[in-house]
Amino acid sequence: MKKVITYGTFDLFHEGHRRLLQRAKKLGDYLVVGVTTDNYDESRGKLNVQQSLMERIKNVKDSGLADQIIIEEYEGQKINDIQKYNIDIFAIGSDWIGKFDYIKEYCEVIYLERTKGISSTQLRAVNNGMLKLGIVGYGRIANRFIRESKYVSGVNVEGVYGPNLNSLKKFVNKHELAFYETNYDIFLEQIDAVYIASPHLTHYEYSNKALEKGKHVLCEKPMVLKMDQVEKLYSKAKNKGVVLLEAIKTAYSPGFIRLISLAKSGLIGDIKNIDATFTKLVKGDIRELDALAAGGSVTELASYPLLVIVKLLGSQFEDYNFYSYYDDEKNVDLFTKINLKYKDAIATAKVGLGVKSEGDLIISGTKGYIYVPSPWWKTEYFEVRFEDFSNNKKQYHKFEGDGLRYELAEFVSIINSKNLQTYKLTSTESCMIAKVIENFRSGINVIKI
Ligand code: C2G
Repeated sequence: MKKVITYGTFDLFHEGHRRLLQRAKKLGDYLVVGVTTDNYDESRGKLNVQQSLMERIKNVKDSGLADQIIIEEYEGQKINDIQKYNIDIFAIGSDWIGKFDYIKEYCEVIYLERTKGISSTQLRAVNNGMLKLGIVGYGRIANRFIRESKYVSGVNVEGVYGPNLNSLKKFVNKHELAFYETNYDIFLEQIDAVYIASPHLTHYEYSNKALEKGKHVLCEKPMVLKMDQVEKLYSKAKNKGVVLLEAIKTAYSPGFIRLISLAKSGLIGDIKNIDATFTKLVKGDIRELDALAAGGSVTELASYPLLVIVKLLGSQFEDYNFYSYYDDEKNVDLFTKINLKYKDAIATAKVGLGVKSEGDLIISGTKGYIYVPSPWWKTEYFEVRFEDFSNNKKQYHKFEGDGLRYELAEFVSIINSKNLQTYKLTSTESCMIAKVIENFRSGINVIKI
């Protein structure tokens, strides 16, 4: 008897799951299905699982395709199961290609092509809860986003929109998506929500049109470069009853959320100063250094330090200035120090594409300070430090993968909750970030060095 094993979360059981089990079963005579526990999913960084383990086991049982159902509880269990149940074939979806090659030492490994476009309208009622997402753009961040989306339950990336047919075809093949489209209106008709990962200057138009058509929008940062445009987009989202969210990944990550609430708790006293730095050296003819594509350190990177500043000190700063080192030929800033003065506190954000510095964050209060080492925007570890260092505290929170899964998980979760907004990044906070970027771009209080 040929025995096959496969594993999965099987949350909101859909056509992709059913087809996978069907084909896995056909590979042999007896199919063992491992269903992941909530704990294991958490430890492997899977977010937003909506059904309980019991419900998910029932999903698999009701498919009638499993001869035996087991529970997957820990990293490395697959090797033990394969030996324990005398398994001949390990089968899994092609989204995991290469990941399970280590199992070849124990049995045959077969990657089955994943099902594209699982949540067609026809299946919608059955799949209750699966969000159809489309991506605008096929650059580096879009590639990373798709990889991360596999770790978020309840959403499927269906298709991609962009101007270049060849790039679209490549992207769709690489990521096994259901469709590509060069017509934005037709693209929007096929999805519930859109992730905008195109160049900065295109964000407003794409977001605006998607909202107009009643689609939820997750837009890469900086969402737009003018405050009145952010306001217009949020007001449109509100009128249409859909979600608009700025994709600043840090805002949604567990470590950063804990950092903010701890800093606000009074543990370090009143916050008087914030120093946040983010630099990334880049070279060549790239978008980041192209003035016509709104490149430069502030537009590329300032969203992150401004995020922590607005979260802790609010959006009502009283005064500001910018010290900036420019590449005069390219007309882009290679390093900028943003100084903000509030009624009771001051803050500095340093960003650089042509100057390297330590990417850390210090939040200084009247009783102590919080130190977050580089890269603080992927908040994993931080220390609360006092004059008497025996009172110091250390905290660690895992930051999974590229962190893009956190913004996507929040996006899906607020769509499902019908709440349509989140305290993790509010419209007022997004507006403040845009306002600072806008002031810089219009040259107000910019002192060049
Ligand atoms: N799948 C598919 N087509 C889809 C979606 C999922 O073929 N459109 C497959 C996946 O590749 C996987 C199975 O269905 O083989 C279960 O998918 P999930 O429930 O998302 O579980 P997953 O996170 O892939 O768990 O130990 C767990 C495993 O590593 C995989």
